Amino acid sequence: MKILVLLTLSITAVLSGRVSYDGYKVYQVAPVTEQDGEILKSLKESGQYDFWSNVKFLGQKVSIMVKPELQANFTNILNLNNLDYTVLIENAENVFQQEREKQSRAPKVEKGRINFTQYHRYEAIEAYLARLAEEYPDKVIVRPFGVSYEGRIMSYIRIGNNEGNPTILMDAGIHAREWIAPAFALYIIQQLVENPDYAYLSEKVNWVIIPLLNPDGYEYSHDVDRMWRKTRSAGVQCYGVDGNRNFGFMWGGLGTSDNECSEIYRGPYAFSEVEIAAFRDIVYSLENVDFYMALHSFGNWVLYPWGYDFLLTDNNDELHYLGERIANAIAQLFGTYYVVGNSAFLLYPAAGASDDWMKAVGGADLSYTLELPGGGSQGFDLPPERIENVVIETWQGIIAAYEYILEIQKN
Ligand code: 0X9
Ligand code: ZN
Repeated sequence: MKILVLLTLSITAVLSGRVSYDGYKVYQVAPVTEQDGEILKSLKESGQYDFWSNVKFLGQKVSIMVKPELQANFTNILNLNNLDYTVLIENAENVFQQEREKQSRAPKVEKGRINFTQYHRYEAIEAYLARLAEEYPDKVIVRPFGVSYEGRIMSYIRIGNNEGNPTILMDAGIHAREWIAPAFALYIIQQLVENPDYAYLSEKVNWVIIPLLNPDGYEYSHDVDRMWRKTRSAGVQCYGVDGNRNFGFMWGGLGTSDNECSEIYRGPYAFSEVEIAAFRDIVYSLENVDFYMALHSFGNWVLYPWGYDFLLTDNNDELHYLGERIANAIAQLFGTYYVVGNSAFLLYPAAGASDDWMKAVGGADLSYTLELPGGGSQGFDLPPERIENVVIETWQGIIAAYEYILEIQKN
């Protein structure tokens, strides 16, 4: 029976052209000694294993997805080196399959409407923005700002239009598989536009929000490969560029790759990706950006520049102070704990990312990357039933940022 189920699943995957993670296991390992840390780092560097989290601190659990043919080798290396492990997910495909079933069972939503009990597709996101533009013409402007590699129109929304007000800029979905990020961007938009209790937030601040910066990758992660991260531009051997390595500040530095098949491929040149070049042009069109936040997942981090190397910025204290205010505001609601810090020291150095470019070139002194919480399987697949709590609690962090922006205007 089990074989029949597996066979049916594999055939369905092949027929639908979907990438299957059948038999892939996710292991969890917590390095105890320096030597354990070194072994995990060398496994990561081999490029054969899919590390879902970073090897950073001793004692911190690391999740690693391993394909069937490498599992014996992988567990042998761990056993030989006395590294304890647990199997977090027996079969990654089953988890993704359950997620797909939940998504397909989700009640259909009227065109132009959204909710936070499911992940919405590109068309639904665009339709939502279009409805807001129609229903709230005095309050919002929705503009197409470019066309993706595969031809999808990309739109941003501007809420509040008082010249001279400070501007808050946010984007989500540069990394395709991080579905909670666009969901959160939509929640922010909904609260600002449709919740009268928060109408005051756009009286003294202008908000520019791009809910889906990599629509091709996002759709691909829904239809074909749940773990897709990059854009979908065609290379010679492989598809896609990591949008968050494609910005033109310190492009090509640490934590990037020139191998087009790598997950952190920086692209052939800075701003090679139409989506990233279009983002750059929005920023150039704005008078000023006072606060920038890139929405990602996962890990519960509030990160700030520099991220291209182990270096602090000249306003590190302020970045840290506001980061803590954001994290504390989020924790107030359900106790979700974020770690705040410099992104190279805390996570890893990665050059050519949006936060560094916004600080160095885009003029945003206050520039952040927010890594939202991970899923039930400790990954990018935060179950839809958890979306609501995550967006509600994280919204408190955005209000905290808004309050600080107003405070510094007065001084
Ligand atoms: O690696 C990234 O692009 C971000 N993490 S993620 O897991 N969402 O891919 C972190 C980027 C932090 N910022 C810089 N390194 N500049
Ligand atoms: Zn990301």
